[in-house]
Amino acid sequence: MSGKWKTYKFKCHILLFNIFWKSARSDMKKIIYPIVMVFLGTTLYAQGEKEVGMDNMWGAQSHNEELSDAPRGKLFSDGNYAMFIHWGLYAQLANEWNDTTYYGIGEWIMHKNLAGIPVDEYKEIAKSFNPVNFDADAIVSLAKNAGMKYIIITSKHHDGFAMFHSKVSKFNIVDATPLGRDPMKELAEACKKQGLGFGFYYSQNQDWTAPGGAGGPDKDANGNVVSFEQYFESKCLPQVTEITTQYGDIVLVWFDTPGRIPKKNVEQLVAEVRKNQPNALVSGRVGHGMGDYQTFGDMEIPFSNIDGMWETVDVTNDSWGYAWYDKNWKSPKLILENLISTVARGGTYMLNIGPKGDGSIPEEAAYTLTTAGEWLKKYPQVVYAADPSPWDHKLSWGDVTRKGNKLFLSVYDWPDNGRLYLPGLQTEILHANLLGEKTVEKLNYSTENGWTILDIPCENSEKFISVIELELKDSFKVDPTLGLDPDHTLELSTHFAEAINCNKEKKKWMEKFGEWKHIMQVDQWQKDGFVSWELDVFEPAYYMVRLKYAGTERTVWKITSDEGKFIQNQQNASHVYHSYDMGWLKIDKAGKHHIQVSLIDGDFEKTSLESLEIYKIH
Ligand code: H79
Repeated sequence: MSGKWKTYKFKCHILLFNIFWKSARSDMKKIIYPIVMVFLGTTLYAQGEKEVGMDNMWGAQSHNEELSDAPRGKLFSDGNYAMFIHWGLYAQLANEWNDTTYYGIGEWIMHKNLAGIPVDEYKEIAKSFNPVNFDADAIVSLAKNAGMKYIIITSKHHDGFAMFHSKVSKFNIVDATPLGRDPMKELAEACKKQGLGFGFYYSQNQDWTAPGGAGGPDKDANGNVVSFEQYFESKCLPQVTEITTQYGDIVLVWFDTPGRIPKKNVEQLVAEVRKNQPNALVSGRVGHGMGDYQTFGDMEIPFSNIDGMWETVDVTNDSWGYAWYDKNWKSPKLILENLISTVARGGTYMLNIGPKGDGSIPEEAAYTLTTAGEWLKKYPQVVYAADPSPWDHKLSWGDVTRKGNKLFLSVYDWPDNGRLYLPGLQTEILHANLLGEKTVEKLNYSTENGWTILDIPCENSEKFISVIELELKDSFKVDPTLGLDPDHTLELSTHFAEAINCNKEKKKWMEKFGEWKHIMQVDQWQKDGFVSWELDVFEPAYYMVRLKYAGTERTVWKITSDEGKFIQNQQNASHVYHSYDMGWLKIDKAGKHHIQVSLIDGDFEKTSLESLEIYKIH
């Protein structure tokens, strides 16, 4: 996006906001102000104004291919599903401060873009923080029933409050609250007892209450200026020593938002973890590319398989830390889909819960995790120690994981006409079985035009996701071309397209809960520019083509098949990505085709094409 465009959009938002603000009633303002501020903040990020800043926050990502063989690399290969816990003083506020509710991530409530709570007032909250309902055994049992293999909990978030007994800062749960216990000790012991791994999140750069921490006060209580180095030496490093020496063996230290932390400090942190916990992983967000693995943008599952060790972190609802209003829970089915697709791309999935201020777990979080866990108990082979999909990407109806010569087809979207179409499998099948809890149903299958057609029951055997196991005669051979079957919509991201005389790039923006959204998109169209996808069509037919794009004015698109048929049509455009039906495209022959999209008229610079969706007209 050009600088001029960014400035223009931002000015528009400010202008609209001012007009609205002058006409709003004062009681309304109290409620609406925080929402609008987060929205403006989000818009700024979306427009890229502060992208560099936030990128600096995450720091260079790490990628270490050899690690999978080291003992600490086993964590990801064997147990690729974990529980993340965000719990701190902020849970007590639950995103409400002075009778005002703030809509955003709960652990950020103190920040000036949300409630802007002064340091002294925030510290006072500790006096009434008494999480008597914290039950370490119950949390570990929940993680276990959910099918998770280890737990990572916030030992200190950006607010600087230590949820463990720290000798270097009195601002900790044992010394500053009425609770007077160290819940991290209890959790570490419960994990050990129940056979789960245990590890800590630690925010190493930001500390909003400690003098010298990033985002914190510049001066101490005596008015002396405190440097980051002083903060690092007096609080950060000693606390990392504490969490890596006082809680037995830990599996991972999950550092976050390195920002501008100097390289030598990161070296010290990594050395400290290595010294005290040689088998613990260090997260990719430690900074300066010095972590053991890569963490994708929060809640991001990549389009194609990725080698090496990496993880996706996700949230059971929207906010990491507990927020009283946040009821946007992910269903058990969605959790399973995210988990399976992350494993199918080669990654590890860590899913967050936010306990309440009294230490208890929100009921709905327990429900959705346990229910997903019941499914996992029936089909553990689909996920644990499973290898990624030979297809390299999601399929139209679900995803595939693998162990040896066995493929597990997880069908998210079960067709009701008795046939499931699998494109591109070139190895002979020995057995095809529909798996059930205690039963296995043998399936008939046939091949046609390089596709495997499985005869399946019309009704889904399983409430959430049915699993078909294919045992192959030999190691798999697969043509990964994107397959268009007669029963499902195929969504073709521009990630999979070749872009000629136009600009293909990743766009990212930050949503109100602080999560990055990433898409691939194409803009800056030249007159002869086009994008082109290769796809394998099972059946000649009429197909509806939809385009998803954002733009500034009406657009005229041309969609052409390599058989010479085309659609040319005008549609509107809006500044948010939206799907528009473009028309029917006739495909005369089954098999491989190229479909091209070009912009005929409209804003050639800024019209941004995200994807093409195509489905058969019945
Ligand atoms: O611990 C979780 C988040 O608190 C942390 N990483 C995950 C694992 C994180 N640190 N920084 N961010 C996420 C980016 C957050 C940015 C935002 Fe905001 C906070 C967007 C909305 C609230 C500040 C305030 C920027 C816009 C409004």
